[in-house]
Amino acid sequence: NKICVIGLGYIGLPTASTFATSGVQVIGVDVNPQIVAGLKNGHLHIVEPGLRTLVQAALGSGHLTISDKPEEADAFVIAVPTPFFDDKRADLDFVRSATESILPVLRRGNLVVLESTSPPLTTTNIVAPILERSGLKAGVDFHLAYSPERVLPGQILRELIENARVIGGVDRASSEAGRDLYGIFVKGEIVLTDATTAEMVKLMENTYRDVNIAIANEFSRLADRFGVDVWEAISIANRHPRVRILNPGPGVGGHCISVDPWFLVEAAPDLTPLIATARKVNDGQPKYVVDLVRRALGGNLEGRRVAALGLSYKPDVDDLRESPAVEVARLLQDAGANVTAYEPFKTDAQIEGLHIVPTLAEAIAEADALLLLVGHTQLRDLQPETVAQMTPARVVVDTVNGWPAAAWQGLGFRVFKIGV
Ligand code: SAJ
Repeated sequence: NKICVIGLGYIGLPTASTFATSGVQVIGVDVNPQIVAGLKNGHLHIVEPGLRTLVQAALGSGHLTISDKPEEADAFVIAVPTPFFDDKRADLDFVRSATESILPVLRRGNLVVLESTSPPLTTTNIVAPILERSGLKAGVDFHLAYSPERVLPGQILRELIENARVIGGVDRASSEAGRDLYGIFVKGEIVLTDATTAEMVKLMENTYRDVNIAIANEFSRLADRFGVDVWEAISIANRHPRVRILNPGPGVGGHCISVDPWFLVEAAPDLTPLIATARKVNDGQPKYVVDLVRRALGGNLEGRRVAALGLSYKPDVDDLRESPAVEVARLLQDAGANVTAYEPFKTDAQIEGLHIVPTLAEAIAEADALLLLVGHTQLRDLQPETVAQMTPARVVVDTVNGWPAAAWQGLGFRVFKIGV
């Protein structure tokens, strides 16, 4: 059994390594020469708890080799990104080119699995026709399936193995071939369905979450207007046995939840007013945060010094993609504020137009306001007494309900939270 995993990012690299440490021969392929060269020398380009050890074990065992192009194998797993264009349409160029790269080595009896999040019908209408240029037919001469990754960044290694796995074949035999493949390491339930259902499942899960976060964000604005503490209101509402409101925050980021709902909107704009509106509500949250900071600083941001604490898209990860925190920092800057940003998980981060410093001390040394943008454990755990001595700021703006307001107030800070 030999598997070729195409795309060595947040999903492909853990997947390739997990197959390898399960004893399967794996070729990990990436088109980025820096990633290939780095991995060959044991350098990882992404941070995920436990991943370094896993990749090193996989490489050390001799079961994982890294290459810049696919080789003949029994199964091919495509795990490349599906970004979107400025107009929110899915960019399937990586899916197409990864699929094309398999063409020269595709053989009768092979299994090809697409894992990349994709609009409905991508497997049957885009991937299958490309592969059939080989002269082989999907579902007849080779197996083809869609199996979405559903792992949570920060817990990828555990969820990869423990989560239920959906496998949607273009025919029954393809689904079963997929089950045999993922059965190598998946301990969760393996559910078989067809390819388009599996594509929909993935998009529905992330859209469900996006819409639910949007309502929490809308509640935060309502609470703000009516003088209610949204955090208290949510915690009380959630004692109802059938209510489970999510947390408001500075917005929804990452490469999944803030992107995937658009794939449904693009595929059927006439049917998706709710989904599109939820996206807009969440995308509007950074502006709400900027307005809050402006209020906190007395109505004018011009020249005011704001320490933006946390830049990643969610707590305890280093991923800055589609991060609402970055968006807030940018908008503040555009509004004339003087932003100094600090991201503990990526102290060397560089973002055009943003002043990012490598330490908390530098970030807050000359601040007028401390703006908590991400609930990283190490930021939540900061002692107000210690921080108060490191900064002239006496204003705190907390967008994630991460800090105990009373403790800060006791030290002379004025505390502003979203939804309060
Ligand atoms: N967020 C809130 N309030 C909440 C929960 C999250 O504002 O109550 C924000 C986060 O701060 C972040 C964004 O939403 O900016 C998304 O974070 P997340 O932790 O909800 O999800 P992701 O994007 O890290 O991972 C999601 C997961 N999907 C679901 O939970 C349905 C994961 O299982 C998927 O594998 C992943 O998307 C993916 O790759 O699609």
